[in-house]
Amino acid sequence: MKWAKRYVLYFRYLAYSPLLLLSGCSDTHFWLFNPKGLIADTELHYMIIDVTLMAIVIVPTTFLLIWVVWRYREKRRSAFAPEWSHSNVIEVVVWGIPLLIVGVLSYYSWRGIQAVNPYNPHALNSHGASTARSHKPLTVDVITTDWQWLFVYPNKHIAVANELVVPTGTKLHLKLTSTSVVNSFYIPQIVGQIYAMPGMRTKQSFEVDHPGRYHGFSAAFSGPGFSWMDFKVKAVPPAKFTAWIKKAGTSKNTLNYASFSRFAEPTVNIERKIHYFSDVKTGLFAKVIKAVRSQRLHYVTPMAMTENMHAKIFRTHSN
Ligand SMILES: [Cu+2]
Repeated sequence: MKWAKRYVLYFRYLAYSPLLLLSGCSDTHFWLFNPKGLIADTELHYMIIDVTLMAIVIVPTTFLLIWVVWRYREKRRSAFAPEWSHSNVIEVVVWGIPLLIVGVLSYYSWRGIQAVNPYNPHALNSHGASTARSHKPLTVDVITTDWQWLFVYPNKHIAVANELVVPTGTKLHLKLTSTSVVNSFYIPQIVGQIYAMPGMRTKQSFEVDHPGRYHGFSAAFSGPGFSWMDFKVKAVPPAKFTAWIKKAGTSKNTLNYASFSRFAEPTVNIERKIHYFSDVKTGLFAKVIKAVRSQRLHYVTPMAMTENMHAKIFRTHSN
């Protein structure tokens, strides 16, 4: 019984397959299944609805396919229907159910889009409990460069590069722009991606429920410094946040348009350095957009950065 032996071998592989599920079960992976904020919660909610609805088609179809192949196989006792050509029941099922599902999916897609749309002023209100006792909303201006993130807290006159500190239970309203190419602001456990574009402004809103450290990065490739262009997100209770603002305000580095222009020069942030700035000039964000639009803020990436990726500096720091 040679074939039997082969099947035993297949089953042995199958028995090992659940091990695959263990490869990476931790908080640091599966970010989308481990949301820590209102918007990410909503995203997961709609993702589960979508996958479930699609499974209504995919699962029975898969089993039916196997069944049909088995039933009409080339064997003496299998079914054989050479005269068969049409079935009203099958037509109703194969058109009716998908139509119904596309309809229901459209409905939930529409609701899902509204629920996370940063341009919907009620997006953060429609979630209930935790917002009711939340604090005054906080505004953050996000400016991306080649290849760093600058987070300006305009009402607090401070800024920090490559680290975003936010208070929990507080609505955050972000304005985003870029000095160079398009970047995509993304914190998987907190909020979906949104583009930061040169000379333009967009916005994003979110709220973090749980204190902790999260990972933020750009979801759009932007050149040689891309791999090091990520930022830590620190969510702290509001009292700690106030203390942090005070501490950041003691930084000796100040930020006006001139010092920003120096900061915005192409930099591969290999050491993942974080910079604090105090005394940030009011209106810096708007000024940066104007400067990019009129091409006053424009850098040419040094050749060494784009054509010398095998240089020692890159080799020693990657991995
Ligand atoms: Cu796309």
